[in-house]
Amino acid sequence: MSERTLVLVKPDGVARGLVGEVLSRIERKGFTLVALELRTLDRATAESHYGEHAEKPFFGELVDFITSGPLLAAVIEGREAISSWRTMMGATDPAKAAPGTIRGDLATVMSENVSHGSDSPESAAREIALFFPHL
Ligand code: RTP
Ligand code: MG
Repeated sequence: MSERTLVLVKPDGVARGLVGEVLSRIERKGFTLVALELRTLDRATAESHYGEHAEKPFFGELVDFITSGPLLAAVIEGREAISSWRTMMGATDPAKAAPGTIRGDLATVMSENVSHGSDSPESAAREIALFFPHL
């Protein structure tokens, strides 16, 4: 089933010049780019985006990091895009992410793992509406 999902190239990925690498993987896979924007999140938007983690001990650091500089936000579309993009990113911890995945190939630490992808249809709908309310 064709789906849309929210992709972020997080501030570490933008700062390291990995935007082209991530977009290239999306395009080579065959997903369609529906929306694309470089922006720096304010804290309220970041806290809303990661609201599911509000009670976690790492929440403050996560919001500090995701607001620390410009990120690339994108909506991509294609068959099973939500789970497929999560597979392409690899495990949350880059040390456990398989080679060939974004995190497996391009990152070493959990807190700076280059990319985000929505984790369910409900998350995708919520996150797309947060970043791109016109869609
Ligand atoms: P994301 O939401 O950023 O795509 O990452 P994810 O689904 O793979 O992982 P999630 O559980 O949603 O966690 C969001 C981000 O928080 C950081 N994290 N740190 N110290 C820890 O135990 C811990 N757990 C998660 C990671 O940077 C993760 O991407
Ligand atoms: Mg997540």
